Amino acid sequence: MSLMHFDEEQIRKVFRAMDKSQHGGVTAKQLCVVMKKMGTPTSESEARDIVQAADKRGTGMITEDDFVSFMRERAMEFTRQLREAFQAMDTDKSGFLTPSQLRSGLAKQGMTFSNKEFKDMLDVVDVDKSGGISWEEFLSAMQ
Ligand SMILES: [Ca+2]
Repeated sequence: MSLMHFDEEQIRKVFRAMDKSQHGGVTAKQLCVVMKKMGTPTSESEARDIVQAADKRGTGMITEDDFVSFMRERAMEFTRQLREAFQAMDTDKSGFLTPSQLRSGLAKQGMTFSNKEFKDMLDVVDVDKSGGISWEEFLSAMQ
């Protein structure tokens, strides 16, 4: 069971492909390309902030290991936020979201659906067709 969207091998592969000069680091500009390939597009100024935060040697580049820990933290933070959202929606603390809990929870986040849209979405999210949404189902739907 994967509790976070974090594939270290994939991250290292993409990073190495970008670090062609094998200097062990990429610049903010290259990082933008890496992030895009990882499915998490980042603006250049955000990439500069990431590099700056991780760049302990003052080279203006981010190393592979620094990048992996950055992505790991980001994935963990994302999972933590989802967990909080799930718990807030699970008002009776059953560990499952009923369709109405899910619907009103999403509405609070500003996501509203027509009856048909909601039913279609529920069909996809409720993988085991139990009629309730477990944390695992919720998590995989959000990734
Ligand atoms: Ca279910």
